[in-house]
Amino acid sequence: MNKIVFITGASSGFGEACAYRFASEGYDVIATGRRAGRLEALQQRIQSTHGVRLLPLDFDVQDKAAVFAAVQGLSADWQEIDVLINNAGLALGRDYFDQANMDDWETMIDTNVKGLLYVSRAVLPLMTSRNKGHIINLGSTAGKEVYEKGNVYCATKFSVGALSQAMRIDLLRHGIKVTAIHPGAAETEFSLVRFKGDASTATSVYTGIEALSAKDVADVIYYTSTLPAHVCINDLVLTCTQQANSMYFYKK
Ligand code: NDP
Ligand code: 8X3
Repeated sequence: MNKIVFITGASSGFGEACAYRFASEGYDVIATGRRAGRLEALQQRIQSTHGVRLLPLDFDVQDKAAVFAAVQGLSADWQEIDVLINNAGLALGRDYFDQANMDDWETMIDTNVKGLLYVSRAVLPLMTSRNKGHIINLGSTAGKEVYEKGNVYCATKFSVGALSQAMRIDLLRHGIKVTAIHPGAAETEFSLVRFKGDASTATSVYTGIEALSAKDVADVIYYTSTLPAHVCINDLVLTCTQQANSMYFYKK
């Protein structure tokens, strides 16, 4: 039987690239997101290219009941989840604290923090019952240093770091690995979402640097899942070579 990876936010960016990478290594993939059409297209492509199974599941990670219904509805042949990648997330807006849109704040907290909590709690019984599993959480360099106008997005990613530490401690007794991955700037749909469809502002984020690609990040995520059972990467920061941290870039 193939190993199984459960990926949130697999309709785009890092999650989609992880779906390809894990499938290419023989994993069956549970691919989740809100855009069902994209997940179905991914299913066709991955199943035909890699000969593994892909189960598309569309739900909003902010919706606790929908998360639990989706996970508890998994048939027996999808329940032995080896790797959970908590990747679904977003930034909305880049504004001073006193001017930022509070609905954007709520959406970021509900998605990046509460969504990660709901999915983890829904999936964990399938790991604790076997005393086996690996949870990989997507933080960010924004969760290492706060930058101007990053306020609540940064706070959600600091939370991912704290929750990863908490999970690692509390799940020790079940032998479950917990890894937090903190990428710097990576060219995906992230900035288009953040700037609400303003393509020129989104593109300007990556002008003058060779940013990380989704594949770069997926390759590193996959690597963390390949280590022996007794070895766990706890916390990993990766940036492109022209970025040192949240604030410092060398733009050409
Ligand atoms: P993308 O915008 O390309 O992908 C985001 C994914 O998250 C999509 O598949 C989207 O699916 C899903 N998603 C967003 N909101 C929800 C929701 N409410 N319910 C379910 N799924 C949701 O961005 P990235 O791939 O770049 O980002 C992935 C993660 O990496 C995020 O957590 C982000 O914060 C983090 N990150 C990104 C960096 C970057 O520079 N790109 C750097 C560091 C971290 P759908 O819209 O179909 O629901
Ligand atoms: C995404 C990276 O620098 O836009 O988490 O916050 S950044």
